[in-house]
Amino acid sequence: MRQRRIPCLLMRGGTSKGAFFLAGDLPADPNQRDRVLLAVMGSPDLRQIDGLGGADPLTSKVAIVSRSPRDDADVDYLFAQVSVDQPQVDYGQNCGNILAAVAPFAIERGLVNPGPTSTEVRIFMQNTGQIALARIATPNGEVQYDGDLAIDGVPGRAAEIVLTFSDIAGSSCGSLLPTGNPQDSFDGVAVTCIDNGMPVVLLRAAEVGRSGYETREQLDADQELKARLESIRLQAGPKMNLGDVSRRTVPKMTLIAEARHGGTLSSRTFIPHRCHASIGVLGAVSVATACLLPGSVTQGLAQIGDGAELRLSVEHPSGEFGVLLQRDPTRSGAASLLGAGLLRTARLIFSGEVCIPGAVWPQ
Ligand code: NQM
Repeated sequence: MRQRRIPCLLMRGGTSKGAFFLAGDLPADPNQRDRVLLAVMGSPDLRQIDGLGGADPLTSKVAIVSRSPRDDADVDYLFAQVSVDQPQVDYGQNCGNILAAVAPFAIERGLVNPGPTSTEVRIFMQNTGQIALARIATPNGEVQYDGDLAIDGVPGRAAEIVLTFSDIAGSSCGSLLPTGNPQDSFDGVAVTCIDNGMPVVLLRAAEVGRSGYETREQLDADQELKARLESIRLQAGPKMNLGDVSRRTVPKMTLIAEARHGGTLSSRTFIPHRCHASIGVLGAVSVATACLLPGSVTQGLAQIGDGAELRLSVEHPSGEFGVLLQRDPTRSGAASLLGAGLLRTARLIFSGEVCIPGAVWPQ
């Protein structure tokens, strides 16, 4: 049977990489689509030797994009996390890194008309149902990829992409503090369960006998820690309105410690079973947001300033992630939050057709 060819762009978005498709180029039937995406990435296989995936959850990602029927959005973006070693495709989480490449993709594929110098694209994030705004440079009506911005976790520099969010509190869990408390306890460990764009459980590394400054490799090899984190995660999930999370990729688990490089605090995030090489975009927004909340486990650890616009620096295994939080200084806690913003870069790496075995999706 002949292989099937599907138009595809391979793009880096922030510190992640994924295959980008127009929704119309993939099967309409969700089960058929999942089989196709598994074949595209070469999953399940630890090495993903028979596909585009890079044998890491951060490079086993897919964006499915289409023109939006909504008045408040230009494009719809559906994110799919393709498991590396399981025959699973998960739509139960969003991804802010892959989001960074959605506006460039939309222009490359003619879904959005570029402006003469820059273009703002309103993106409806289908996984969680909120809008993100992306502003990218489009001199002479073309996406500019080269530029001066360095982001930790990616070599070199590239053109900046400004992402802003205004309505992401409770994106998946219904409210910013889904358990109703700034602090809970599972297995005797104090945690903060929060969702400002990504469901995250924060805990102090010291509470589980770790420094919080370990490398990604050390943490990935630490089976005892992983088992403790998973036990906490499985209990926190239902309390965060996420139901049984044993087969879900949320909530993420973030160990926190005092900042060591002048930032707000230090982080190590499990997504949820492997340690992130840096930190997710919306994960970082949620962690930064916890720093503003009285009674959260960040209290006494995080250094934050005053004012209506705060830049919080979340340190991570490969550097730091800057999150801008707008707040109403006359209010406190969750009610004070107005919006979040951050800078990313993205790059088109490959444009062509991905070939999958004909038997997976017969012509
Ligand atoms: O939190 C990895 C990534 C992510 C998600 C993950 C992300 C986000 O770095 O918005 O970007 O948490 O699974 O791509």
